[in-house]
Amino acid sequence: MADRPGGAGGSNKPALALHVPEPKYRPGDTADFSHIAIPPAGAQPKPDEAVEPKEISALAYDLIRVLGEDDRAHGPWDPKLDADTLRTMLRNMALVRAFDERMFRGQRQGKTSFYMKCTGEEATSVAAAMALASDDMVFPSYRQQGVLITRGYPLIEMINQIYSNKGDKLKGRQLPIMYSSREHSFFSISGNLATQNPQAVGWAMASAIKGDSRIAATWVGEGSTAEGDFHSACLFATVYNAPVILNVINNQWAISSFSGFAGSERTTFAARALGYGLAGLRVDGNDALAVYASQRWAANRARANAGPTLIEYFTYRAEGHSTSDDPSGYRSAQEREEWPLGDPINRLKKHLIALGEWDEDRQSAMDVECAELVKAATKEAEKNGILGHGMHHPFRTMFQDVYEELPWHLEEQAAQARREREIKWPGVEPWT
Ligand SMILES: Cc1ncc(C[n+]2csc(CCOP(=O)(O)OP(=O)(O)O)c2C)c(N)n1
Ligand SMILES: [Mg+2]
Repeated sequence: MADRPGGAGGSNKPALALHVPEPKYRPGDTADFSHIAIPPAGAQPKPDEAVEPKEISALAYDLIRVLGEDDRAHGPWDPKLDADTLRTMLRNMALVRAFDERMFRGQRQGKTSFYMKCTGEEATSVAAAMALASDDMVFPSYRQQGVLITRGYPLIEMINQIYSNKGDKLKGRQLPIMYSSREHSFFSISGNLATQNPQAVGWAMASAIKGDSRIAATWVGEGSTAEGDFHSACLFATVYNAPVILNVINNQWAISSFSGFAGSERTTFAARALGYGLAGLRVDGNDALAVYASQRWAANRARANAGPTLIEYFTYRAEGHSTSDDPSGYRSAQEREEWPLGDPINRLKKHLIALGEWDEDRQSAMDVECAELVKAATKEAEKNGILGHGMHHPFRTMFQDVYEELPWHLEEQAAQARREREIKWPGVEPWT
């Protein structure tokens, strides 16, 4: 037994041990983010879009920032947007927040079964969508309602889907908030985490094979980067130089699991790019200008056949994971207040004010206008029904649209469903 390793057998070698990640703060703890390195805005170099990934490996560990403590835009990543564009960006973000507020309340009132907010992360979808062409194909996760709103998808269609009512274009077949719109180049959201990553890369490859000019962009949560699909997507993207942008939204939480379980204690999410030979950027996700500039950089790079890019947007999930979650059970309530990168809407607002292009009164008026817009769309959607009020798509539609001809086993299931409904609700047309 002389070569037997390990301490437990009596040898003096140390016993092997695992490290199990543990978040720094739990409920009741005082949160302190002073260990997070936040470089000054404007200090990060902006390389040429055709750069070799290994030349910019430092940017995968840095934090690209534009908006400084003085509310001014700094450095080479400043996208130099005009005031009208900045105001549009601010309004899109405010509209997303107003929408989230109302839909969250709607769930609490029983109008829908489920909702997910993106509070604090609005810039990562709104500013990114504004940096893309409106017909670039997007493969989002479930927290990118900002992309759809930025692309002008009607709020009423979103609410119909959330209510699964008779106006729901997806006929109640998807979980609320899992939208889909071909007209808006918005791929159907899937609840199976990270599946959108290989789909985006595959779509981008097909776009290139066809000689098209449209690129693809996809978003995934930092927790979901632990999925194999994310890694397959990175490999295919780099091998074939696919015209794609892989956005990782590091909001630091995956429901109740902190980002350490996805690897954040060891390295940054942007640094995952390096092992694949992808360009990797790590960006302040609460800085709408940095989000816009980095997304535009990656889009230009993809469009020029210069290669795919992985971008980590460092942000913070300010609220619960979904309406089914209660974060006070697993994290310090103080985290949100202490989070050092602030709120994306507030930061852009203060920037516009510093430029002399905005003021608090206009902000308040805009907030009221957004809330009214959402309220009106909600009232309109409610005419098509809300959860449990019977105004949904006819029952039989459950068996339609997948097969041109229903296979025998589904015919049998449909007949059985019909019989059971006849027994349960005698006298009611069973297929309604
Ligand atoms: C393949 C798969 N595994 C697990 C789940 C359950 N699940 C839904 S959301 C979620 C957390 C995802 O966290 P993250 O990727 O960080 O995204 P975030 O919610 O923070 O935006 C989990 C584990 C799922 N939907 N699909
Ligand atoms: Mg997350």
